[in-house]
Amino acid sequence: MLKILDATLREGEQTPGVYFDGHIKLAIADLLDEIGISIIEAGHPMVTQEIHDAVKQLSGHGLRAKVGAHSRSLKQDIDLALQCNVDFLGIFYCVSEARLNHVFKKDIYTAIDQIASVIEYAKQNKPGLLIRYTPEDTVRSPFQNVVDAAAAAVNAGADIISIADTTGFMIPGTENNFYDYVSRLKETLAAKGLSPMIAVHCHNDRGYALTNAIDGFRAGAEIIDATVLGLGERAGIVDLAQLAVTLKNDFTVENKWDLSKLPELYHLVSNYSGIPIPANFPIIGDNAFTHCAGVHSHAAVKNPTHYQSLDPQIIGRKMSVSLDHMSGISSIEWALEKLSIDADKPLIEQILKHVKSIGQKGRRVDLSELKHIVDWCKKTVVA
Ligand code: HCA
Ligand code: CU
Repeated sequence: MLKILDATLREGEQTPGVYFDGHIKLAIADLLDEIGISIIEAGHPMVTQEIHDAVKQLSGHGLRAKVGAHSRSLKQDIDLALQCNVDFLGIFYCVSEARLNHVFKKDIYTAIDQIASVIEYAKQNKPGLLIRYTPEDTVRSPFQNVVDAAAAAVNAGADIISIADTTGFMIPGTENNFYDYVSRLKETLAAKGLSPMIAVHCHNDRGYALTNAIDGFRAGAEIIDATVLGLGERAGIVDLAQLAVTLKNDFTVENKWDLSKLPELYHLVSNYSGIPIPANFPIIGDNAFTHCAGVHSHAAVKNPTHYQSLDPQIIGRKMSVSLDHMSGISSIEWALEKLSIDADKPLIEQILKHVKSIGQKGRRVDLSELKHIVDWCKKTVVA
């Protein structure tokens, strides 16, 4: 069954300036758990003592989700993760010649030995630990290095191989597409008699993270990484809400997700990360189900599907209509019905004129202001 791994507390904290205090991390984890997320990557315990303590606290919190630590391919990082008593351990190490030669001053054989021995060490210390190995920058690394490192990792005890598009390099429809990559790696490992679970970790540098992740899923990936608001290094990774809604609504993936908790989760993360939710952000943004132009609103109030391909109810939201310079009679009628106010045609026209003039100043009228406009117009119409 497909699993979502939420990395808001690890990759998300790699957004410049973003840090969640321990109690906020716990609140985020609780909501992720209520939604039904399978794996929560809680942090990299080596980074600070506070992160270490938070990972430990989350692991002991009795969540349904597996709680995981991120770790370099070093024994000292594994020890810290083990101290936190995590259920899941994500170990990463690059296998690109350029990085190995210039940054680590190692050849690929030494690197693979190190990866395998660290994984064996972790598995020996905690046999039930779910271990993921990620060849960092997988898709730009020599394919043979990826295969050799992945095979060694699986033979050493890794359960999951993650394919990371660390720089958002892959583009659908080109030679460098994620579907082909995931298929090829799966087949190559299968030919060696190895069938680890495949995870995908897609960065959004060119805006294709979600499309690539879905391509990975179609090619047989069983775990997809995401973060709230797509937070992460540079342009971040796959957005959790977009991923979960697409999988549930369009791929009818078997799940027990309660997506109605997503808006609460997004507001919590936005408040404490200081990253605002853009009004036009898909699914969660204020405008995601709001109709503006008179023509649109006229049709949408009759039946929202005229201008919506997704039912907002999937995340517990409702369609709405914006009251501004674009409004038409139907927009006003919709709003008056919300307020249980009866009005005849001349009054509605008067209200519309008023609303349009306010809209032209670049401001929207909300329902409480509309009440005042109705009162004002009633007097003017009578007079
Ligand atoms: C990082 C890079 C990483 C690792 C992913 C993973 C990536 O910040 O350490 O460990 O699965 O994008 O490659 O996020
Ligand atoms: Cu990443």
